[in-house]
Amino acid sequence: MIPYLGLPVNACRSTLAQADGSLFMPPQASSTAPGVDWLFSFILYIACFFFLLIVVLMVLFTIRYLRRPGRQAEKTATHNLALELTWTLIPVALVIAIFYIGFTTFMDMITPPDDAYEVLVTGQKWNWLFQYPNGYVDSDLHVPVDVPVLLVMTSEDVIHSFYIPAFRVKRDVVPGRYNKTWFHATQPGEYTIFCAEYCGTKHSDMLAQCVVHKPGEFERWLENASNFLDRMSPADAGRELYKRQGCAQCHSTDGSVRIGPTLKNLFARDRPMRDGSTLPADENYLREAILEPQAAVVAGFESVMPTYKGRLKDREITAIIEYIKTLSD
Ligand code: HEC
Ligand SMILES: [Cu+2]
Repeated sequence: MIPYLGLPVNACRSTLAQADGSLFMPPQASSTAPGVDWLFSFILYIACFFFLLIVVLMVLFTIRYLRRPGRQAEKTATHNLALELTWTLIPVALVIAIFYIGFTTFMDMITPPDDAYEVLVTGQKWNWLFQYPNGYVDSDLHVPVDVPVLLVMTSEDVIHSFYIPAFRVKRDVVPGRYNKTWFHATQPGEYTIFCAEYCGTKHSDMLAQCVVHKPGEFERWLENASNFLDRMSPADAGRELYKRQGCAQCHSTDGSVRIGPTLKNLFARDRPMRDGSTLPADENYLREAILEPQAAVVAGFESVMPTYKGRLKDREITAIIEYIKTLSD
C-alpha cells in the first residue's frame, strides 16, 4: 500500500470518490453529521475571532505604550465597569450556548431510536466482524439507507475503537463489555470504517467498508449473502468465507507472508511447528488450525490467530478447507 496523506490508498479511495466532502471534512453521510460539523465550525470560528482580537490588540498596545526616552508613564484607569461586564457576559453566553448545543447533540448521538436495526460488531486484532439478525457474518458492514442502525459492539482481545468519519461516529470497543452506537445513514455509497485506538502492529490495516444500500437493495443483498453456502460449490463458498471472515487480513493466497503464513501451496505439505515437530497439512490439520490455533503454532509466526470455534459451522470449515486445497498446485 502506498501512503497518501498518511492514509493507506484503499482507505482513501472511497473517501475521495464521494464528491461532497470538503477539503477538511469527509462527506456528511449521516443524520448527525451536519450538527456535529456545525458545532465544530462554531467553536473554531469563535476561537479564531478571539485569537485575532487578542493578538492584534496585544501588538497595538505594545506599540502604543512602548517606553520611549522622555515619555512619562500615563495615569492608568483603576477599572471600567462597562468593559468588564462586556468581556465577562459575552464569553459566558458563548460558553453556555456551546454547552447546550454540545450536550443536546451528544444526547442525540448516544440515544438510539427504539426501532433501530441491530447489528452485532466484534473487533479483533485486526479486523471487524458484523453479525446480522439472521446470524450471517460479514467483514464489511452493510446497512439500508434512511434506517436507524444500532451497533452492539464488543472486542475479542484489546480495546479497539469503531470509527466512521463520514457518519461522525466513534466509539470504543472494549473486551468483556458491550458498547453501543447508532447512526442513520442518509446517502447510499461506501464509507471507510477505521479502528481509532492503537491496538497493535497491524492497527492501521484494521479497515472495513460500510456499504449503504439504496432502498430495497439491502434485503436482497442480505438474502443473497446469507445463502451463499447453498448456492455455491464448497471451494467457491470457501473463498467467500476467507474474505468475509477476515482471514485475508492475515493470510495471502499468492505466496506472500502477512501476519500469518500464506495459504498458497499449504495443503498436503509438511509444516514445521514452533516446538520442532513437523505436521502434514491434511484436512484434520487445517481444521485444527482454524478451531484451535494455539494447539500447534507454525514455526516463525506469533500465535495471534483468533479461534473460530463457535463462529464457523462445520459446513463452513469444510468449505474453507476445500478452498485451501484449490490453492495448491
Ligand atoms: C489475526 C490474524 C489471523 C487471522 C484473522 C486468521 N489467521 Fe490463520 N494464522 C495466523 C497466524 C499468525 C498463523 C501462524 C501461527 C499459528 O499457527 O497459530 C496462522 C495459521 C493458520 C493456519 C496454519 C497455516 C500453516 O502454514 O500451517 C491455517 C490453515 C489458518 N491459519 C487458517 C485461517 C483461516 C481459514 C482464517 C479465517 C477463518 C484465519 N486463519 C484467520 C493469523 C491469522
Ligand atoms: Cu483496533
